[in-house]
Amino acid sequence: MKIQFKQLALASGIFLTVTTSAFADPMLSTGGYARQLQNMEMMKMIDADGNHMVTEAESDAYHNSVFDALNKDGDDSLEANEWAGPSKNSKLDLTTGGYSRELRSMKMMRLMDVDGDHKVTREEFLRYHRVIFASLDHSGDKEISATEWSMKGLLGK
Ligand SMILES: [Ca+2]
Ligand SMILES: [Ca+2]
Ligand SMILES: [Ca+2]
Repeated sequence: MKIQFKQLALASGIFLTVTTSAFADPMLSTGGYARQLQNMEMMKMIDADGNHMVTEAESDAYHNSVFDALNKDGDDSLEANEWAGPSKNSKLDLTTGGYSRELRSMKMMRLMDVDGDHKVTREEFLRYHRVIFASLDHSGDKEISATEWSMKGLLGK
């Protein structure tokens, strides 16, 4: 299932393909991650202009900030020690506590580490979240409404 995501990620840019395949992929994310992400509190944090719609630009900007917050040594990738932090429960200010906890699991790190080098580059991190975005964008208009945001079953169980 990880291989499916890798193929999707390598073929990124073809969002139609990504969306279609993502629906069929039960392991796009962990269930805990999906639950925490699809929380309205998280949507509000990502919806920078507060218009109750999340655009891809808002999603990219948000995930760039999360990457920066995790990337303590300022290079271009997240290593396992940066991913998990000093304590797995150490909360990121940008996210809810529940989201931070689920994101910083090694399982989620492995899902995003497409080339398997035990580091998640900024590109891998953003590419992963674009696949998530495409999966949540049920209507395909490049914006995610609150209804789409909380729709169950799009990111796996
Ligand atoms: Ca918005
Ligand atoms: Ca780093
Ligand atoms: Ca990698």
